[in-house]
Amino acid sequence: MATSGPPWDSQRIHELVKEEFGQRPLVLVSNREPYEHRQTPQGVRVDRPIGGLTGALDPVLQATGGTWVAWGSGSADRETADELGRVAVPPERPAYTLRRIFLTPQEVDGFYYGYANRALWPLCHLLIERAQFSRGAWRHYAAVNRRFAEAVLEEMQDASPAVWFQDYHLALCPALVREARPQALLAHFWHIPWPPPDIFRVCPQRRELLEGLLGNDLIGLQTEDYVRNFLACVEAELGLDADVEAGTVAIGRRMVSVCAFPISIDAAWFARAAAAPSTVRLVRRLRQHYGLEGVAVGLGVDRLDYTKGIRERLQALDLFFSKYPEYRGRFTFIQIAVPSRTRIEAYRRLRGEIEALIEEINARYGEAGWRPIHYLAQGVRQAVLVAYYQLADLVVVSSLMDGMNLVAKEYVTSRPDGQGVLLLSELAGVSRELHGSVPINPFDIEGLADALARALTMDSEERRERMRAMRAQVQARNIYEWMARTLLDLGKVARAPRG
Ligand code: ADQ
Repeated sequence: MATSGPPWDSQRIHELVKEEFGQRPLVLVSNREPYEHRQTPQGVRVDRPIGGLTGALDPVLQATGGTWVAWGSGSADRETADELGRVAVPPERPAYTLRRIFLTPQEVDGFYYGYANRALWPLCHLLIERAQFSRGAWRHYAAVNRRFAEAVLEEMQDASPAVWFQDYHLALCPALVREARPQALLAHFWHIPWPPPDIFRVCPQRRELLEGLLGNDLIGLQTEDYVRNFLACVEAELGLDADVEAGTVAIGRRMVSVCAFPISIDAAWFARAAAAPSTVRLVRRLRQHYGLEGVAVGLGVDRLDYTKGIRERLQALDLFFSKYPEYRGRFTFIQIAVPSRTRIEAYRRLRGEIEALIEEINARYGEAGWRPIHYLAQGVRQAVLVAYYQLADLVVVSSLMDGMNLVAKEYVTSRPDGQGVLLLSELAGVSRELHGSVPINPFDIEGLADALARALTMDSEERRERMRAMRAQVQARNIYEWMARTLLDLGKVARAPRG
C-alpha cells in the first residue's frame, strides 16, 4: 500500500492497519490523556484537553481501536476507570481502551513540570537560558518513565502489538520496553523540535535520553532539519555511525530509522465544520458581539507559551497602529490564548506581561466604539474555533520556534471561501509545507508590522490563490496520511528480519 491515491481517511487507515499488522493491536503511549474525567458541582464531566497532540491522535485511534496509555490527570479519573485504570472511550461511542497511570503530586512536579517542561521543552526550542536541569526532577522523570514502561508491558501481554510513543515526556520508555521485549515493534513521534548538537550538549542527561529513544525501531520528527539534528547528536554524543542519507543508525545488528513525518490535522472535519450552517450563524453572532461590522479582523490562537511569540506579535501590533494610523478603527485583533503550565513561574509571568501589554495598546489607540485588541484567556471548543477562523481576515502564527504548529493548518482548512491570509513564522516547522503563507520573522518586529499592512491590502485574487495552494497541501497531507506514513514504515520494520 502506498501513501498516494485518494485522500486518507479513517476507513483507509483501518484497512491499512489490518493489512500491515494483521492481528497486532496498536498501543499508543503519551503523557496527556485524550479524555479527562473531572469532578464538578454538577457531577462528573468529561473534558478533552486542549493541545496539538491529543486532538490529532484521538481520531486516529478511534479509527484503529487498541489501547492508549496515559497519565490520568483528571480529578474523577480514578473513579471512572476500573481497578487497573482502564476505561472505554470516547464515552459516547467507545472505540478503544484508555489505560490511565496515576501519579503523585511530587511525581507530577518532578517529571512533568520539572524535567519535561522546565528542562526539555526550552532546550528543544533552543531557549537554553530558560532551561533548568535539576537532578531531583530527572530522578522523577526516570521513575515515571519506568511506570509507563511497566504499564505498556502489561498492556502488551502475550500479543506483539505495535507500540507508538509520543513526545518528549517519554524518552526513556522505549529502551525499557525493548530490554524486556527485545522483539517488540516500537515507534516514537517527537512533536517538538530537535536541537543541533551544540545546544543539546548543554543537557547533563543527553546520553541517557538518546539511548532511551534508540530503543525504538522508528523515530519520527516533524521536519528534515530535526532529523539531521538528531542524527548529528547521536554521532556526537554516542559515537555511533548514522547514515544521514538513509536516515538510519545501526546499533549492533539492530537498525533504527529516523524519518520526517510532518504531523497534520483532520482536514475533512475542519472543512465540514466550516460549511455547517451553525458555523455561519456563529460567525454572524461573533461579528455582532465584538462590533466588527466594516472592521478587518486579525486572529491569534495559542497555548499561552513563551515559544509562541505572543509578546512579539503584540509589540508588532503596537508598532502597526502607530506606523499605519489609517487602520485605527478599521482593524481589530482577537487573541485567544488558553492558559498552560500555570504552575511554572515563567508561564505565569508571561500571562501577566501579555495582559499588561494588551491593556497598554488598548489605552494608547482605543477609541469610543473600537478596541484594537480583544483578549480571551480561555480555551474554546473546536467548532467555535472554526467560526473564529472564518471571521479572521488574517491569522498570525509568530512562534519563536515550533515543532509544527497546527493552528496554521486549521486556519487554511477552515477557509473554503479561499479568503484570509496566513502570516507564518519561518521558525515554525509548518512553514516548510505551507508555501502560500506570508513569511514572517517574529524577531523582526517592524517586519511583522509591515506584513500585517501587506496582508490587509493583498488583492482577493492573490489571497485566493495562496489559500488554494495551502488548502490542497493540508487536505492531501492530513492526519491520516501522517499516520499511514508512520505505519507503513513500521510495517516494513515488522516484515524485515530482526537482529
Ligand atoms: P502545541 O504546542 O500545543 O503542540 P499547536 O500545534 O499549535 O501547539 O497545537 C495547538 C492546538 O491547540 C491546536 O489544535 C489549537 O487549535 C488548539 N488551541 C490552541 N489554543 C487554543 C484555545 N485557546 N482554545 C482552543 N484550542 C486551542 C505541540 C507542538 C507543536 C505541534 C503539535 C502537534 O508544540 O509544534 O504542532 O504538538 O505535533
